[in-house]
Amino acid sequence: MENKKIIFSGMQPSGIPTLGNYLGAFKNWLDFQDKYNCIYFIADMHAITVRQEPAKLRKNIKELFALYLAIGLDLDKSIIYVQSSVPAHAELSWILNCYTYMGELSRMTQFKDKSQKQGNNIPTGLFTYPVLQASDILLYQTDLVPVGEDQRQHIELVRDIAIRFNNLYGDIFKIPDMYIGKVGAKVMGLQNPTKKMSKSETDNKNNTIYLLDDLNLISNKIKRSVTDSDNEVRYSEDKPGIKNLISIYSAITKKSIDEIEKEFMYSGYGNFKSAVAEVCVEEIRPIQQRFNEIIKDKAFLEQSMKEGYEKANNMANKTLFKVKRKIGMI
Ligand code: ATP
Ligand code: LTN
Repeated sequence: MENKKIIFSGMQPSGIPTLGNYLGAFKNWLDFQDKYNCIYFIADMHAITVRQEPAKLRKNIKELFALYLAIGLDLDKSIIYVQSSVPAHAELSWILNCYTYMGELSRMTQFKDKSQKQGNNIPTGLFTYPVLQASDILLYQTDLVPVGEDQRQHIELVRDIAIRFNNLYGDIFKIPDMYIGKVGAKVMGLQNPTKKMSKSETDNKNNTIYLLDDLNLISNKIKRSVTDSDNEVRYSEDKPGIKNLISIYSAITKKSIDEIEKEFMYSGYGNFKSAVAEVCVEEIRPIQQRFNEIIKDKAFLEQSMKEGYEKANNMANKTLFKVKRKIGMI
């Protein structure tokens, strides 16, 4: 690999990716691809922290891999692989569990949210999820992690764990920075715009735009989204529905909030929603076309996953061996 900064990120195959995943993560991943050494993985070991149906998980992993390529990630520029194929993730995760504190993990808001939905039997993996995330990032001597706003707390913890480890054993891990985009970093639900859009929540399908939804359905979901009643296109905390649509429009068109407010000052919600629907549909249309081609080619997908595994496995083992030696393992 050339001597450029290392970018590392990933997504869970816990459902079909959403417009939130696209604007908060995918779009930024693409921007890094030409200038840096990028590694993008499929976090299937993270996905099993909540119960997954095996056949569906397998399908989701393949589809997510194909989607990575369909949005424009390029196998000649980036390393793309599936987490569970590289054993070093699980190994380093065990080690780092011994350097992470219960108190730190108890403060994670994602754990609090997700554990509430689990009843009395909360899987331990849901609690130690951020330790696995630390292992992912630290194995590759990552410089920068592009994620959505919801991951801020996790990445801060990853940095704390790495600094703690380095203080004990010398400069083993690179301390990663995070990259969170200015717009699109937290896309909210269309029916409940006070809560983030999330691919694993399927109770109300109108709340979420899935990248593989029929294009007419995408348009209708946006047109039916919940807004307030004053009909004024203005970016304001007390107008969460419109604020969300303005952010989506801004993230896709790259127009500023000011420009958008001016453009739609007199148009009312109906016209504005139609404009948002149109840019979303036109953004997603070519992705779906490419996805439909790629997903058909099973042999190509399998071969690509194998190549990704080989490259990632080599890199990850270098860090893992260094860690094991430093802590006294033989
Ligand atoms: P799950 O519902 O299983 O928790 P998720 O939709 O929250 O999944 P992840 O796989 O956990 O998605 O996240 C993948 C990437 O997408 C992360 O970088 C995350 O920050 C980003 N992301 C997730 N949801 C949103 C959102 N609503 N807006 C912007 N970015 C998001
Ligand atoms: N927890 C992440 C997915 C994830 C990740 C990572 C992202 C697992 N390991 C390492 C960046 C880097 C999420 O987005 N929910």
